[in-house]
Amino acid sequence: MRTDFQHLLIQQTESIVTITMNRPEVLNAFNNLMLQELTEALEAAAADEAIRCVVITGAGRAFGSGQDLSELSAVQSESEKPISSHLDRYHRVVRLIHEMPKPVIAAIRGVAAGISCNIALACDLRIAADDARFIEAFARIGLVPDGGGGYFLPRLIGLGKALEMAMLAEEVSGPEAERIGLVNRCVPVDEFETATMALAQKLAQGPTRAYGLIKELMYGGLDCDLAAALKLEGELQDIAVTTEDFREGVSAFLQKRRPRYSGK
Ligand code: LHQ
Repeated sequence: MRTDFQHLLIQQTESIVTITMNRPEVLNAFNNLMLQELTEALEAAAADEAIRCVVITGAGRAFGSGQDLSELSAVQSESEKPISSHLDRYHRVVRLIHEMPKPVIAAIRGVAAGISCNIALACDLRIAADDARFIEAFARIGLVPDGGGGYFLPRLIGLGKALEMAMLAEEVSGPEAERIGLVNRCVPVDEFETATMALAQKLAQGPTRAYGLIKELMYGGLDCDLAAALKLEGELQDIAVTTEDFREGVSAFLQKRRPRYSGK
């Protein structure tokens, strides 16, 4: 994967790639270039079979502060297109995360506001430091949640809490985010990096094909009835049983040893 980005840091450790959004002077707000670079990095991570887990995080004291508001007028006047055509670029990122057949973790330190918060929600798992601050900042400036927030937020924390976060636009701390299910786990700041890498390593050493199928099953099951969900389950299990990892999982169990998953 290319590593010479202007606003991203890329670190690859064995089969884990960590993508760090790197505009700390504006709390990693998205300008057009960072958005374009994030899209490119995610496309590369999705296509690279050697990468079995992706971590998205922010440099410095924040995960991200959303759209760079100082660039908004430039974005709005861009060939007089509606703002939704700018949002399409964010939607590409959301869909890349959602659809890539491997786990994507958001690792959140400090503030995650606006569309940065919602990109974290599109990831499969979220780990937060206890200094994390989640803000659906949109209503503070008269906007609706974008970047998939209207889809992911009520599904993760329920409609009542989602409306509260979206309308009041108040900060939700890391520990509170863990309590309401907005993040999977919240850890002390000084354990954050170690805990993030431990989680990424566990996933990177797991049955990657099954993880991709689990994404399809869980996300596919959100919007269908039981009959369709059971049909999908059967189709995906038909694929899972053909994987090397399934054979390895069963052999390891019978031989009373830890499995060594190849991800194939
Ligand atoms: C920033 C930003 C920022 C530029 C901090 N931009 N500089 C909307 C419309 C259209 C299309 C696409 O999508 C969107 C989606 C969105 O994301 S809308 C929501 C945009 N984000 C916001 O409204 C959040 C704006 N930021 C804040 O409210 C605060 O900065 C938060 C609560 C994030 C952090 O507060 P503090 O920890 O007190 O930090 P700070 O405010 O002092 O910020 C540090 C610096 O970062 C500061 O610059 P300075 O030169 O004074 O040090 C800020 O101006 C800059 N910054 N967010 N989004």
